[in-house]
Amino acid sequence: VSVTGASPATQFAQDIRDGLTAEPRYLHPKYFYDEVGSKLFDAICELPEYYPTRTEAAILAEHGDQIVARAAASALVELGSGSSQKTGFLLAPMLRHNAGALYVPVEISESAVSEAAERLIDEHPGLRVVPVIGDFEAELGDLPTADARLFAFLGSTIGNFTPAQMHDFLIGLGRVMQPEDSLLIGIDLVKDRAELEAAYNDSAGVTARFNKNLLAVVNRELDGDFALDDWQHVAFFDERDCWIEMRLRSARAQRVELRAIDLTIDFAPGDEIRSEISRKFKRAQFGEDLSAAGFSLEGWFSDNDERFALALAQLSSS
Ligand code: AVJ
Repeated sequence: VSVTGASPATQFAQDIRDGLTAEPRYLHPKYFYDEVGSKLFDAICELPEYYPTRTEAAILAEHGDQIVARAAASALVELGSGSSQKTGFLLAPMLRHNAGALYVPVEISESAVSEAAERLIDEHPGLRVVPVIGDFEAELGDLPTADARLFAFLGSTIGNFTPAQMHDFLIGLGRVMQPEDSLLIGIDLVKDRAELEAAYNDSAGVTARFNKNLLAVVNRELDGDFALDDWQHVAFFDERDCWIEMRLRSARAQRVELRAIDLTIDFAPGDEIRSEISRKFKRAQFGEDLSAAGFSLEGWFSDNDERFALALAQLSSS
């Protein structure tokens, strides 16, 4: 089904219906981030077990200068910029090279963008901000131009895509990028299973609350009656697919009704709904994935323990 042009509400309803009637059942991880979910994710980033955010920030702090110099960029286009916490590490060097640098946050949450823009303009005098409000998968058609732009997709958000979805996403990006543009992608790396699984099964239970909040989002938006206490948080490393998979597991036999879309689902004890995949990457494979989508890997910036990496890519000259 083509859903292009559907209103966000209709799109949400369609996505939830599709996912909950699929076999196996799933919910799209982009719907985690309502106000409560965004706060819970911020709390996840502070957890001792959840290394990705602070590791990526440290890499940016150390190599941001070099990344910006390599990209020779006068504009930063950030996909899914959220609260733009790490963006300063790229904006500061960019402004040193080009006093009139441009920042283009592409973000679905208007409130997050306006708060971030205000703070960044304050911290970086001279910065011009041109926000694009919308889903970064849909809103790439009409971006501001510049001599050379650095597209940034941070936080290992790309890990939420299946390999096929990631390929399509990169192809789409390639279509809107110019030969002078660069692409910076934050990716979480394969590591010890125990360390990976701990990051998604924190001892304070914040990730469990984050996971279950997805059911609260569905309840609110579609007049549903998911009983959050009757669902368990599950997260494990799937070695074959090389991703962390999160699921919600029904603790008992239960019937759930989503009245707004007239959908009734019966769950048996142990039935599961996949709520997220979070892929873990290796350098060689990621380079191949980039090549297959028309990019070449030009730079690789990592921490000493190789927990996380920032891959810098350009369009392959054809
Ligand atoms: C924001 C998608 C990168 O996959 O690690 C954190 C989301 N899920 N804990 C990730 C998440 C559970 C996060 N990303």
